[in-house]
Amino acid sequence: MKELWSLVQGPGHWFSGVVSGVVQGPGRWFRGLVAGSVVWSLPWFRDLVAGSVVWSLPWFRGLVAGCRTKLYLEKLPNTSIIIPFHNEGWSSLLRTVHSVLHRSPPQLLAEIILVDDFSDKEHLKAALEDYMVRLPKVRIVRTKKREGLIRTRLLGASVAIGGVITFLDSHCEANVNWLPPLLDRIAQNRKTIVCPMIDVIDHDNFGYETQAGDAMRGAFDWEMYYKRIPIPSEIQNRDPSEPFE
Ligand SMILES: [Mn+2]
Repeated sequence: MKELWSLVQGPGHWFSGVVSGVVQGPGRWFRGLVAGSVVWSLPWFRDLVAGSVVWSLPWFRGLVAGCRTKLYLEKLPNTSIIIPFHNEGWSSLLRTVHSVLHRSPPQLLAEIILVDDFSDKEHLKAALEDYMVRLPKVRIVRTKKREGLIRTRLLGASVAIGGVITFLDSHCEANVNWLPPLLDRIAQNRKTIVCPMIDVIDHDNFGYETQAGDAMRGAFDWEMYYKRIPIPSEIQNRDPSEPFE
């Protein structure tokens, strides 16, 4: 048994002030200037800003009592990270890949598979190949026609070599110690499907917030719309660092 969080917990906290200062500042300024969020809502402009800030979010979860001292199984399965995308922004995609590389214990990361669902943006062609070829654990797989999210994910799963399959969106940032807690539950019971706490990066101003309502259950209503519902009090855990069903 050993603790892993302490290996990687440093920079997140330090940079959080810089990120929110740099990003939230200009956001408000531009909104005032153009009377609305017209400029800010242009994808290239957002991409420009996303590409210009430090890639490191604060670690809210470290403030939850118990998270810093949790122990995980020493022997965990490794995982293939499958990241489907369609016309994703350059910096958002790189942010996802680099944060996974940076914040996953190397022995637990079998590979990262980028699965391109028939993008037509120029930066996702040769430029992406040239960039990713330098990262030994990353490979790119492409669909032959537009397939949609689920078939794109399945294509990635069909070529994965890791013991566990992890699906990520192509515009996220893996936070401190994100992986061991997920793999730990699967190591204890291989039939487990796990989902982390997913906090929110604001798509207008890159502000970082916890999920609304914080810990909630994912559920589908009768029209199969996904929603988040509160955890019933009878199964609520006293320890907020413990997983819940
Ligand atoms: Mn998404």
